[in-house]
Amino acid sequence: GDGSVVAEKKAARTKPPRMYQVVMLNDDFTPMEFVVMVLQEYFRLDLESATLIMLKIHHEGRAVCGVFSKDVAATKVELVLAAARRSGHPLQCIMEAA
Ligand code: NFA
Repeated sequence: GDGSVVAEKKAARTKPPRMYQVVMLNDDFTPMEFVVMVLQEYFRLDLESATLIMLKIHHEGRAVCGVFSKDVAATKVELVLAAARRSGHPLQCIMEAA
């Protein structure tokens, strides 16, 4: 049936994927409004959440923007770095095993 032995054995040996934090770093040059826009655009955050995370980065040097599977985290980092470079800002973004 649906709870078959085969399905249960597959579930038992399927370990959850390692997760990765995408961390954004402070700098002295990237405009606050650009950081908020990037957080809204690429991390699907609303204006209030994006603003709080931007301020945390500004005051503490870094903050976690989200936690994702390896490939999704790597894509977020690439998209953020590409957007920053296009706009001429030095904004940096890294991924770290969670
Ligand atoms: N520190 C930047 C400024 O004062 C703002 C900033 C926030 C940059 C978060 C990067 C990340 N313009």
